[in-house]
Amino acid sequence: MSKSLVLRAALAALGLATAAQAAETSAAPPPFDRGGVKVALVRYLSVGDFYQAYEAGARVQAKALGIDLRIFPGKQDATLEREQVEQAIALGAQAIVIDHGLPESLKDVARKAVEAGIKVVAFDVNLDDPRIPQVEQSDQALAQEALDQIVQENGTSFQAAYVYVAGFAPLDRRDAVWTAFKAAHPGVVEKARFGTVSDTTASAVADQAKAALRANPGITVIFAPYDEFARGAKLAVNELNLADRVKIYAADVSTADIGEITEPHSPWVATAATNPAVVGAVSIRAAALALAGQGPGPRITVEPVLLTQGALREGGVRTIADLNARIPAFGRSEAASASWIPQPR
Ligand code: SR1
Repeated sequence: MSKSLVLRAALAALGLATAAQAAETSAAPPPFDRGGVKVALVRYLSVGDFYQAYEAGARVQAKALGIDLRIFPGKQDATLEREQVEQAIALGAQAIVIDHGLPESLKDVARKAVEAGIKVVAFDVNLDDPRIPQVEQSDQALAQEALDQIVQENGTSFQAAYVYVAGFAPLDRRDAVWTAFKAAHPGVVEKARFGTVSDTTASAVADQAKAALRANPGITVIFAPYDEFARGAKLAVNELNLADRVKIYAADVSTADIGEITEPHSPWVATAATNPAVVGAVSIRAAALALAGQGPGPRITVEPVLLTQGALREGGVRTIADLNARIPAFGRSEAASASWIPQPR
């Protein structure tokens, strides 16, 4: 989906507070009573539906708060991201949201920002500093929901392929659940493990998955807990004509993903996901609370929902807006809320 389409969809899905709702919000505390608060969003990754929708949600929430949001796009480059945190400090950002990244290249610049009086919020990157609140999806629940569905559809004895790249906080948290799952179910045999995170993740994973499936014809389940991984796995399964034998269980959802899951004979049969636009909005609200001296707490989580192919097809779900309308807990989160913060709908 194009960036503008994602943005428009997120705007429509979230919507700004209505006039009536705005009237219900209480007066904003400093520095939001003056407007023009400068916040930077520094990113490691920008390519992919999750990241585009996250950014759209962050923009909507920032606009609702009158925040001057400066976005530093991620290029999968740890050195660049680090420089961008430095640039955000030099720019006079009052708060910085650091979205993903490699902790070792960020910890000291994040500390420098905090010590300069800047409020720092981390999304999906562990900066190991108690002064930096961490926004995350509940990755434990997200992985568990997908794995419970695997058991429901495949039992507890099967050969699996697992897509994983170490070093990314959400993937590491999901990996801990997969490791515990295998220990609890000795009949689950991980025959292949692979993965790539880059600006061409899906096509790289497709090549890796094809090689793994060719070498291990007994694989019937692929656990791919990131939608770009699932897209790659699906390309491989389809190219090898294995769609009636191999099922893919994933994380994340977008309108494009819903199409991939519900299309006829799709091997992608379930995904556990939050609405990334909601996670983007929550990240900005967490930064706003910190700036207002109303600390959002050390850990702010957004809960996922399980979306199965059967339920999406039966419900006629085609878009993220459909999901927002049908599953209120998907379209809205109360995390990092306050009476003075207009809640996007
Ligand atoms: C490379 S990390 C990929 C994950 O980041 C976000 O948490 C999304 O859920 C995605 O799966």
